[in-house]
Amino acid sequence: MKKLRNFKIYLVIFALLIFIALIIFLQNSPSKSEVDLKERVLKLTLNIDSLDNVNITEMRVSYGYTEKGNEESDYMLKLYSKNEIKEFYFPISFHILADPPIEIFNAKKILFIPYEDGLHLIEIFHNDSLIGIFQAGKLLCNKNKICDGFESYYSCPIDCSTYEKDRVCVPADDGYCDPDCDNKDADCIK
Ligand SMILES: [Ca+2]
Ligand SMILES: [Ca+2]
Repeated sequence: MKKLRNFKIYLVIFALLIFIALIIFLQNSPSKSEVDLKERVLKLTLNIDSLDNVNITEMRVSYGYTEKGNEESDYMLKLYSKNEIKEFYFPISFHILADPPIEIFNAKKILFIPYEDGLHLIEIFHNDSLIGIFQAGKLLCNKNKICDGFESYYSCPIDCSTYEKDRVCVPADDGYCDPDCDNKDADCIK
């Protein structure tokens, strides 16, 4: 009888220890919101002049933080992905902050937009007028078995390996050092 009582006490202590360990584990793991903030991000560099000539000078898909569009802005991107069409509004200023402000005719804009699977077309609008069309699908993945152009592992895993020199760090535990990572990839430290 005494043995059974001792066993019950041990069981209670054991359960208590598990409970405490669980609480410590939950407190140390990153909160859900922290993890959710990071996603695949399309970094888009635009060159626009005041006559509405527009060019994409660089685009690259990586993993990180995205920005929110500003619905009250004059410029808009229409992003055609596999399953949906999304609009992203953004402002452009043709003035440099000075006293008095200096007018410029050409502006560079870098945007960090959420990347959706199968993004194949980007249209750029200024006040509802279409000013540029870009075949983003071929720019982000041309499937020629070489990691080239604006491709990265995140937009084109068929051409780019996890350890490709594609200006994007993929800290994968795959035994290869990604040269874009420095010490963020554990394989580069070994
Ligand atoms: Ca390629
Ligand atoms: Ca890389």
